[in-house]
Amino acid sequence: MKDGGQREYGPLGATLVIIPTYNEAENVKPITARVRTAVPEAHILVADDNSPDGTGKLADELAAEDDHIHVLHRKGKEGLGAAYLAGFRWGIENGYGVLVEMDADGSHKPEELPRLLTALKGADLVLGSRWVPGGRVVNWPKSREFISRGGSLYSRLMLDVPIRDVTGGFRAFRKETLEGLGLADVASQGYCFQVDLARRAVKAGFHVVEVPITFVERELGDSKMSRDILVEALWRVTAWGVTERTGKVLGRGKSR
Ligand SMILES: Nc1nc2c(ncn2[C@@H]2O[C@H](COP(=O)(O)OP(=O)(O)O)[C@@H](O)[C@H]2O)c(=O)[nH]1
Ligand SMILES: [Mg+2]
Repeated sequence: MKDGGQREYGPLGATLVIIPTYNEAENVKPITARVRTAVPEAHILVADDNSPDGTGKLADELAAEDDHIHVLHRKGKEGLGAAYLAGFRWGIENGYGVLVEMDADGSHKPEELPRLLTALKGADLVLGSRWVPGGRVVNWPKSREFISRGGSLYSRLMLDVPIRDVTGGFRAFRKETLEGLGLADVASQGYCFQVDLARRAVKAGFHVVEVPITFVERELGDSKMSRDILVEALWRVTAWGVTERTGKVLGRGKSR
């Protein structure tokens, strides 16, 4: 991480909160309402992967009543990463200066968004973090906490990124940061997508700040976390770490 203290940051542009959805019919209305109350000036983009439970249609109804709500309909379930990439593209094309990632299930509290946006005034990327002092998780079994903390620790050590919560999905990016990450070749999904973006931001020299959040496990609907998503994260992080280390060793060898 660069020392951001010395830098001047430009003013924050208009904010777009991107909410990816797959079968979130019970959650889409309450979550958009909470965002509208917490950050009235922000716009919302629901990025729906043609959810069989009709989430996309519900989002259309909300959008018809509120000009701050937009819907991006995607053909089918292509994963969280693909939905965010499409959402970022839509947001940048439509002139937003701040792009926020947020889950639909209430795990990321919209009421904490103003704190993330305030921190972004002096940063390139702000991560909502469960694993810094003041951060916490509500309603998680110990086993899930162990996996999440372990995943962050493994990624931190393997990739040499000084971030405590590297898999989290409550984040605020400046548009310029996203444009500097080389998103065209991002293929990762799920948690790995979040690790990938954080890793790219650190390597590109952006100032990344972690802000403590309270993460609340969902009450309605089902988690889409699967074994495949965990396995993907494990192999990709391992592969990146090994490639980087090998590159460093070879690079050093050549220069001497
Ligand atoms: N558009 C889209 N959204 C997804 C997909 N998979 C998960 N999501 C959404 O991503 C967010 C996080 O997923 P969730 O199932 O809560 O994962 P967990 O919090 O790790 O258990 C939720 O808003 C989901 O609806 C997908 O394939 N496409
Ligand atoms: Mg969730």
